[in-house]
Amino acid sequence: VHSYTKYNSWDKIQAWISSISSSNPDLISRQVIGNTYEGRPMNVLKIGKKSSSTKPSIFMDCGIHAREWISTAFCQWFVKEALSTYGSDSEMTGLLNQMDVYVLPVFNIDGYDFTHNSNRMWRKTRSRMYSSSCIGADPNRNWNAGWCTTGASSNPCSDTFCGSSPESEIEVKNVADFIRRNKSSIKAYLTIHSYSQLLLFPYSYTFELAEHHSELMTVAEGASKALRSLHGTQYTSGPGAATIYPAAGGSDDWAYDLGVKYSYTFELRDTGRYGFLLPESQIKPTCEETMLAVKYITSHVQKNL
Ligand code: 0X9
Ligand code: ZN
Ligand code: ZN
Repeated sequence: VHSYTKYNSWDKIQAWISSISSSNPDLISRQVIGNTYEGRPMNVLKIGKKSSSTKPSIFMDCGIHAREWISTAFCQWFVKEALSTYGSDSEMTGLLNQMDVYVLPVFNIDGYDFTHNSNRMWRKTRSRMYSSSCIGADPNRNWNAGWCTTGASSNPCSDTFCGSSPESEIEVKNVADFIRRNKSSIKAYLTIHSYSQLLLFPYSYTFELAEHHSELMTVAEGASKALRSLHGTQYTSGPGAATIYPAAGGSDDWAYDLGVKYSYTFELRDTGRYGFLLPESQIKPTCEETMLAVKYITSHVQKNL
């Protein structure tokens, strides 16, 4: 059975997507944006008060990297919190009245399923190529943003393989198409990873500062401070290249260069004690504190519409 404080399998998440959308028709609608390499449907949940006109929106994905289970747990937690606090929490109510939040609960479903059934430390997609017996590409090196120029590998056996071309991975193509299609409404792009406790923003493919560097930094520091206020968890903010490492082909840089100014990558708990194997006992505190950072960012976005 599905639980917000456990790491749910894909089958459980899929059933949860169906039931939560059908039980909340006034706040959630869902759409399939395409299938994964292995044929699983990629559902995007649109959360917000229904409106006759197109609302400005925020796009958030979890589980780009298969083994980062706390990330996938966060998207589920966010949906639950949005539904249960709409109408009582003024910030959430204001957000969902004025904006829609698109949530992709699991980006790399094939990889996520593989981490549950075969190899817990799998990171990449599960696509095959004629030219290699190695499987998968890194879905955060496959975007058309300085593609494969730095911090990525052209070796299909590497964990950071950039793929045979930008958007060669169908999951990346599906999401990129969705964001391009909804480009005029999408004001922020949030992508949830683990681990390291970082709040990153463009660029990662270059050390050059983004045009909106100072605003992005100010918002990131405010969000980190809000996060820390709950359980004292310390986050570091900054542009990806200088804060974690230079790495091209990431979704955050791609979204930013497309024109989505508020583009952030979260690296959730911890700093390495458990790493990707974060115990289930930390799901609740991690998601609670992360909600504060996400809400800080969404408030800033709303104020600047
Ligand atoms: O390397 C990544 O893709 C992310 N770190 S992780 O440990 N979750 O793999 C960081 C992504 C930062 N942004 C870009 N490199 N564009
Ligand atoms: Zn990751
Ligand atoms: Zn708590």
